[in-house]
Amino acid sequence: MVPDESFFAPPGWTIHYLPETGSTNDLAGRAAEEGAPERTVFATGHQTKGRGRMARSWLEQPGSSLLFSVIFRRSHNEPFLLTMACSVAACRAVEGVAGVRAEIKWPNDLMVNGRKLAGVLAEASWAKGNPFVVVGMGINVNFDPSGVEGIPDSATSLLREAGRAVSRPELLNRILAELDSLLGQAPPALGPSIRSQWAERLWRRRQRVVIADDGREMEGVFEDVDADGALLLRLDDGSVIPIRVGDLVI
Ligand code: BT5
Repeated sequence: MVPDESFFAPPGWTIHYLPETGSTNDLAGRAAEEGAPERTVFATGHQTKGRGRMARSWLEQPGSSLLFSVIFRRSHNEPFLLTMACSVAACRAVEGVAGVRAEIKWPNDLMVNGRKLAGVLAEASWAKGNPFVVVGMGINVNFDPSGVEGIPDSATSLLREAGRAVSRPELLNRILAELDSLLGQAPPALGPSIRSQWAERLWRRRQRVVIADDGREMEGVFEDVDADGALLLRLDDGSVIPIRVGDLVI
Protein backbone atom coordinates (compact mmCIF):
# COMPACT_ATOMS: atom_id res chain seq x y z
CA MET A 1 0.00 0.00 0.00
CA VAL A 2 1.06 3.60 -0.56
CA PRO A 3 0.32 5.45 2.69
CA ASP A 4 0.03 9.12 1.70
CA GLU A 5 -2.31 9.88 -1.16
CA SER A 6 -2.53 13.68 -0.86
CA PHE A 7 -1.58 15.45 -4.04
CA PHE A 8 1.09 18.16 -3.88
CA ALA A 9 2.15 20.52 -6.64
CA PRO A 10 5.58 21.88 -7.65
CA PRO A 11 6.01 25.67 -7.24
CA GLY A 12 3.82 27.61 -9.66
CA TRP A 13 1.29 24.79 -10.18
CA THR A 14 -2.17 24.33 -8.61
CA ILE A 15 -3.82 20.93 -8.30
CA HIS A 16 -7.58 20.66 -7.72
CA TYR A 17 -8.57 17.17 -6.58
CA LEU A 18 -12.05 15.62 -6.64
CA PRO A 19 -12.66 12.04 -5.45
CA GLU A 20 -14.99 11.47 -8.41
CA THR A 21 -16.02 13.35 -11.55
CA GLY A 22 -17.26 12.75 -15.10
CA SER A 23 -14.04 13.64 -16.92
CA THR A 24 -11.12 15.80 -15.76
CA ASN A 25 -10.87 17.15 -19.33
CA ASP A 26 -14.39 18.59 -18.91
CA LEU A 27 -13.50 20.12 -15.52
CA ALA A 28 -10.33 21.69 -16.92
CA GLY A 29 -12.11 22.88 -20.08
CA ARG A 30 -14.85 24.62 -18.07
CA ALA A 31 -12.29 26.20 -15.74
CA ALA A 32 -10.23 27.40 -18.71
CA GLU A 33 -13.35 28.94 -20.29
CA GLU A 34 -13.83 30.82 -17.02
CA GLY A 35 -10.25 32.11 -17.13
CA ALA A 36 -8.23 29.59 -15.08
CA PRO A 37 -4.52 30.16 -15.71
CA GLU A 38 -1.83 27.95 -17.20
CA ARG A 39 -0.42 25.36 -14.77
CA THR A 40 -3.86 24.61 -13.33
CA VAL A 41 -4.42 20.86 -12.94
CA PHE A 42 -7.57 18.83 -12.22
CA ALA A 43 -7.08 15.35 -10.80
CA THR A 44 -9.58 12.75 -9.69
CA GLY A 45 -9.78 9.31 -8.14
CA HIS A 46 -12.48 8.07 -10.50
CA GLN A 47 -14.13 9.14 -13.75
CA THR A 48 -17.67 8.14 -14.61
CA LYS A 49 -17.26 9.36 -18.22
CA GLY A 50 -13.53 9.05 -18.86
CA ARG A 51 -12.89 9.33 -22.57
CA GLY A 52 -10.20 8.60 -25.11
CA ARG A 53 -9.83 9.86 -28.65
CA MET A 54 -12.66 9.50 -31.17
CA ALA A 55 -15.35 9.03 -28.48
CA ARG A 56 -13.71 5.92 -27.04
CA SER A 57 -13.91 5.20 -23.28
CA TRP A 58 -11.10 5.36 -20.74
CA LEU A 59 -11.72 2.92 -17.90
CA GLU A 60 -10.04 2.33 -14.54
CA GLN A 61 -10.41 0.85 -11.10
CA PRO A 62 -11.54 3.65 -8.72
CA GLY A 63 -8.73 5.04 -6.58
CA SER A 64 -5.98 3.20 -8.44
CA SER A 65 -5.19 5.32 -11.51
CA LEU A 66 -3.59 8.69 -12.01
CA LEU A 67 -6.23 10.70 -13.88
CA PHE A 68 -5.57 14.37 -14.52
CA SER A 69 -5.83 17.25 -16.98
CA VAL A 70 -3.58 20.29 -17.39
CA ILE A 71 -4.53 23.72 -18.73
CA PHE A 72 -2.00 25.32 -21.10
CA ARG A 73 -2.05 28.87 -22.40
CA ARG A 74 1.13 29.52 -24.32
CA SER A 75 2.07 31.45 -27.42
CA HIS A 76 3.57 28.21 -28.74
CA ASN A 77 0.51 26.22 -27.74
CA GLU A 78 0.17 23.89 -30.68
CA PRO A 79 -1.84 21.00 -29.18
CA PHE A 80 0.37 18.32 -30.71
CA LEU A 81 3.57 19.82 -29.30
CA LEU A 82 2.01 20.01 -25.85
CA THR A 83 0.84 16.40 -26.00
CA MET A 84 4.36 15.41 -27.06
CA ALA A 85 5.75 17.30 -24.05
CA CYS A 86 3.24 15.60 -21.73
CA SER A 87 4.14 12.15 -23.06
CA VAL A 88 7.88 12.77 -22.68
CA ALA A 89 7.38 14.22 -19.18
CA ALA A 90 5.30 11.19 -18.17
CA CYS A 91 7.92 8.75 -19.54
CA ARG A 92 10.64 10.47 -17.54
CA ALA A 93 8.49 10.54 -14.39
CA VAL A 94 7.55 6.87 -14.73
CA GLU A 95 11.23 6.02 -15.05
CA GLY A 96 12.22 8.23 -12.12
CA VAL A 97 9.46 7.24 -9.72
CA ALA A 98 8.73 3.61 -10.68
CA GLY A 99 12.01 2.60 -12.31
CA VAL A 100 10.22 1.36 -15.42
CA ARG A 101 11.35 2.21 -18.98
CA ALA A 102 8.53 3.74 -21.02
CA GLU A 103 8.18 4.25 -24.77
CA ILE A 104 5.68 6.32 -26.75
CA LYS A 105 3.23 4.62 -29.06
CA TRP A 106 2.60 7.08 -31.86
CA PRO A 107 1.07 9.52 -31.43
CA ASN A 108 1.03 9.75 -27.63
CA ASP A 109 0.26 6.64 -25.59
CA LEU A 110 2.79 5.33 -23.10
CA MET A 111 3.94 1.75 -23.54
CA VAL A 112 5.88 -0.50 -21.21
CA ASN A 113 7.14 -3.85 -22.46
CA GLY A 114 4.82 -3.61 -25.47
CA ARG A 115 1.69 -2.94 -23.39
CA LYS A 116 -0.32 0.27 -22.99
CA LEU A 117 0.33 1.96 -19.66
CA ALA A 118 -1.25 5.37 -20.31
CA GLY A 119 -3.30 7.40 -22.76
CA VAL A 120 -3.23 11.10 -23.58
CA LEU A 121 -6.12 13.24 -24.83
CA ALA A 122 -5.58 16.83 -25.99
CA GLU A 123 -8.50 19.20 -26.60
CA ALA A 124 -8.08 22.77 -27.79
CA SER A 125 -10.27 25.84 -27.91
CA TRP A 126 -9.43 28.79 -30.10
CA ALA A 127 -12.19 31.03 -28.71
CA LYS A 128 -11.33 34.65 -29.45
CA GLY A 129 -9.44 36.25 -26.58
CA ASN A 130 -9.38 33.03 -24.56
CA PRO A 131 -7.50 30.27 -26.39
CA PHE A 132 -6.36 27.25 -24.40
CA VAL A 133 -5.31 23.63 -24.66
CA VAL A 134 -6.28 20.94 -22.16
CA VAL A 135 -4.15 17.82 -22.06
CA GLY A 136 -5.58 14.90 -20.08
CA MET A 137 -3.72 11.80 -19.09
CA GLY A 138 -4.77 8.48 -17.60
CA ILE A 139 -2.01 6.28 -16.18
CA ASN A 140 -2.72 2.79 -14.85
CA VAL A 141 -0.96 2.74 -11.49
CA ASN A 142 -1.97 0.46 -8.62
CA PHE A 143 -4.29 -2.15 -10.13
CA ASP A 144 -4.26 -5.08 -12.49
CA PRO A 145 -6.00 -3.94 -15.71
CA SER A 146 -6.87 -7.52 -16.62
CA GLY A 147 -9.33 -7.44 -13.68
CA VAL A 148 -11.37 -4.54 -15.14
CA GLU A 149 -14.02 -5.38 -17.71
CA GLY A 150 -13.61 -3.40 -20.93
CA ILE A 151 -9.88 -2.70 -20.62
CA PRO A 152 -8.07 -4.57 -23.41
CA ASP A 153 -5.67 -7.44 -22.60
CA SER A 154 -2.88 -5.34 -24.12
CA ALA A 155 -2.98 -2.92 -21.14
CA THR A 156 -0.55 -2.85 -18.26
CA SER A 157 0.01 -0.91 -15.02
CA LEU A 158 2.91 0.28 -12.92
CA LEU A 159 1.95 -2.23 -10.24
CA ARG A 160 2.36 -4.98 -12.78
CA GLU A 161 5.55 -3.67 -14.40
CA ALA A 162 7.37 -2.42 -11.28
CA GLY A 163 6.07 -5.22 -9.06
CA ARG A 164 5.11 -2.76 -6.34
CA ALA A 165 2.62 0.00 -5.55
CA VAL A 166 3.61 3.48 -6.69
CA SER A 167 2.59 6.80 -5.10
CA ARG A 168 0.20 8.63 -7.44
CA PRO A 169 0.87 12.06 -5.82
CA GLU A 170 4.61 11.59 -6.23
CA LEU A 171 4.14 10.55 -9.84
CA LEU A 172 1.94 13.58 -10.65
CA ASN A 173 4.35 15.95 -8.90
CA ARG A 174 7.23 14.53 -10.94
CA ILE A 175 5.31 14.78 -14.24
CA LEU A 176 4.57 18.48 -13.61
CA ALA A 177 8.18 19.16 -12.63
CA GLU A 178 9.37 17.40 -15.81
CA LEU A 179 6.91 19.52 -17.83
CA ASP A 180 8.40 22.64 -16.29
CA SER A 181 11.85 21.60 -17.34
CA LEU A 182 10.72 20.69 -20.89
CA LEU A 183 8.58 23.80 -21.46
CA GLY A 184 10.88 26.17 -19.63
CA GLN A 185 13.34 26.25 -22.52
CA ALA A 186 13.51 29.33 -24.71
CA PRO A 187 10.63 29.19 -27.24
CA PRO A 188 12.70 28.93 -30.47
CA ALA A 189 14.42 25.81 -29.11
CA LEU A 190 11.24 24.39 -27.70
CA GLY A 191 9.68 22.71 -30.73
CA PRO A 192 12.71 20.83 -32.09
CA SER A 193 13.94 19.79 -28.64
CA ILE A 194 10.62 18.34 -27.49
CA ARG A 195 9.97 16.76 -30.87
CA SER A 196 13.34 15.01 -30.92
CA GLN A 197 12.95 13.69 -27.37
CA TRP A 198 9.50 12.43 -28.33
CA ALA A 199 10.78 10.86 -31.58
CA GLU A 200 13.64 9.06 -29.78
CA ARG A 201 11.13 7.25 -27.61
CA LEU A 202 8.78 6.11 -30.36
CA TRP A 203 7.78 2.48 -30.04
CA ARG A 204 8.39 0.29 -33.13
CA ARG A 205 10.18 3.01 -35.12
CA ARG A 206 11.94 1.39 -38.10
CA GLN A 207 9.87 -1.76 -37.66
CA ARG A 208 6.98 -3.30 -39.54
CA VAL A 209 3.65 -2.04 -38.24
CA VAL A 210 -0.07 -2.05 -38.93
CA ILE A 211 -1.98 1.24 -38.83
CA ALA A 212 -5.73 1.28 -38.32
CA ASP A 213 -7.75 4.28 -39.44
CA ASP A 214 -11.52 4.43 -39.68
CA GLY A 215 -11.92 0.66 -40.06
CA ARG A 216 -9.13 0.37 -42.68
CA GLU A 217 -5.77 -1.26 -42.01
CA MET A 218 -2.46 -0.46 -43.69
CA GLU A 219 0.79 -2.35 -43.30
CA GLY A 220 4.32 -1.10 -43.86
CA VAL A 221 7.54 0.01 -42.20
CA PHE A 222 7.39 2.86 -39.68
CA GLU A 223 10.24 4.83 -41.29
CA ASP A 224 10.22 7.98 -39.23
CA VAL A 225 8.14 11.02 -38.31
CA ASP A 226 8.08 14.34 -40.18
CA ALA A 227 8.51 17.81 -38.67
CA ASP A 228 4.80 17.96 -37.83
CA GLY A 229 4.87 14.60 -36.06
CA ALA A 230 3.10 12.66 -38.84
CA LEU A 231 4.10 8.98 -39.02
CA LEU A 232 5.90 8.17 -42.29
CA LEU A 233 4.83 4.73 -43.47
CA ARG A 234 6.79 2.95 -46.22
CA LEU A 235 4.38 0.73 -48.14
CA ASP A 236 5.47 -2.47 -49.89
CA ASP A 237 5.52 -0.69 -53.28
CA GLY A 238 8.27 1.62 -51.92
CA SER A 239 6.12 4.74 -51.59
CA VAL A 240 6.14 6.65 -48.30
CA ILE A 241 2.92 8.19 -47.01
CA PRO A 242 2.40 10.52 -44.04
CA ILE A 243 -0.20 9.31 -41.52
CA ARG A 244 -1.71 12.12 -39.47
CA VAL A 245 -4.60 10.33 -37.79
CA GLY A 246 -4.83 6.66 -36.86
CA ASP A 247 -3.75 3.98 -34.42
CA LEU A 248 -0.72 1.76 -34.38
CA VAL A 249 -2.12 -1.70 -33.80
CA ILE A 250 -0.58 -3.42 -30.76
C1 BT5 B 1 -6.45 7.44 -25.07
O1 BT5 B 1 -7.38 7.36 -26.07
O2 BT5 B 1 -5.64 6.60 -24.83
C2 BT5 B 1 -6.57 8.71 -24.25
C3 BT5 B 1 -7.04 8.43 -22.86
C4 BT5 B 1 -7.04 9.69 -22.02
C5 BT5 B 1 -7.63 9.46 -20.67
C6 BT5 B 1 -7.49 10.66 -19.78
S1 BT5 B 1 -7.91 10.32 -18.13
C7 BT5 B 1 -7.91 11.98 -17.73
C8 BT5 B 1 -8.55 12.71 -18.90
N1 BT5 B 1 -9.98 12.76 -18.78
C9 BT5 B 1 -10.59 12.05 -19.75
O3 BT5 B 1 -11.83 11.93 -19.86
N2 BT5 B 1 -9.67 11.53 -20.56
C10 BT5 B 1 -8.33 11.88 -20.17
P1 BT5 B 1 -7.38 6.26 -27.21
O4 BT5 B 1 -6.04 6.21 -27.88
O5 BT5 B 1 -8.58 6.58 -28.02
O6 BT5 B 1 -7.56 4.89 -26.44
C11 BT5 B 1 -8.80 4.51 -25.90
C12 BT5 B 1 -8.81 2.98 -25.92
O7 BT5 B 1 -7.88 2.50 -24.93
C13 BT5 B 1 -10.14 2.39 -25.52
O8 BT5 B 1 -10.96 2.23 -26.64
C14 BT5 B 1 -9.73 1.04 -24.92
O9 BT5 B 1 -9.53 0.08 -25.96
C15 BT5 B 1 -8.36 1.33 -24.34
N3 BT5 B 1 -8.43 1.56 -22.88
C16 BT5 B 1 -9.45 2.03 -22.12
N4 BT5 B 1 -9.08 2.13 -20.83
C17 BT5 B 1 -7.80 1.71 -20.78
C18 BT5 B 1 -6.85 1.58 -19.73
N5 BT5 B 1 -7.12 1.93 -18.49
N6 BT5 B 1 -5.61 1.11 -20.05
C19 BT5 B 1 -5.29 0.77 -21.32
N7 BT5 B 1 -6.14 0.86 -22.35
C20 BT5 B 1 -7.38 1.33 -22.09
